[in-house]
Amino acid sequence: MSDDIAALLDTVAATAPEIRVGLSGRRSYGDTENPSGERQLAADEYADGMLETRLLALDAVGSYASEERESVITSDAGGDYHVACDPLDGSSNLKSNNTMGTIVGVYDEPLPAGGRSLVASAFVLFGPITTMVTAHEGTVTEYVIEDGDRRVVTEDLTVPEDPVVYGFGGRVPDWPDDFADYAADIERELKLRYGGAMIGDVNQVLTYGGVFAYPALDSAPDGKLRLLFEGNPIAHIVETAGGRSSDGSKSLLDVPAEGIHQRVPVHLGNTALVERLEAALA
Ligand code: AHM
Ligand code: MG
Repeated sequence: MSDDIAALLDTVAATAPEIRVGLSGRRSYGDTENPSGERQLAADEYADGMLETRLLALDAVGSYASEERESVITSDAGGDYHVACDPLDGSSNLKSNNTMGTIVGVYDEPLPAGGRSLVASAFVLFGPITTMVTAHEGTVTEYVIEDGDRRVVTEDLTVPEDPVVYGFGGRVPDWPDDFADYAADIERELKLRYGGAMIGDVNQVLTYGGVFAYPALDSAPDGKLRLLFEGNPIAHIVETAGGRSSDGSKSLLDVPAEGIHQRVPVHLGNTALVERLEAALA
């Protein structure tokens, strides 16, 4: 791992627990909306500001973009890497005190960039303990974060072969018929685990095997999740762990990036389950 990428991931590992500590007083909604038209919590803006400051302070970071701000912020000093963050994925779970966390994608091209430009991806999960999962140089690693340091707990993490869990977002009447048919099959085979924070649900897939989706909806043909901040980094992690991702017909990593806040249908998990999904939607 290059020193620059190690420093960047260390910064995420050090910043996320500070964000976590600041959450309790920031559970209320303000008057603002993010560029996707979602109401922002005080915590969303706080986490975004903290990551912007810490990441842009690194020489290697040339620009910072996030789900919570309209445009890309560039560093005066330049830098080879362009970081896209979902500062608090699943932040609506703050109200009910459920899982959430931070997603980071490190691209080597200016944003918007496609998933093949990712050189590292990571998420930090605020569960009963704070863990971090990274994908870099063909390997997925799970860490526990304690006292601002990351300690490896699983080297070379791979998606378990026999799938156990599934979690699908959106309301059932809003699912297109072909996805609903696929879901009906999956429901007969696997156990439902849906928590409302993509990284929490994807971490269950990484732990037990299975499939996560926030599909295209009749009311929202591009789904809910955003390609640069959510779809790409998580696809990079799942594919590096031996699984698959899909927008319905191809890997999320092959979806052309056209805008910073572009949405994309997301399907991820064991290869066979994602291939079945693609066949169902074809
Ligand atoms: P957020 O990044 O603003 O929190 O929104 C994304 C989240 C995902 O983590 C999760 O999969 C989805 O929204 C849950 O949406 P819903 O409440 O419709 O189930
Ligand atoms: Mg999110």
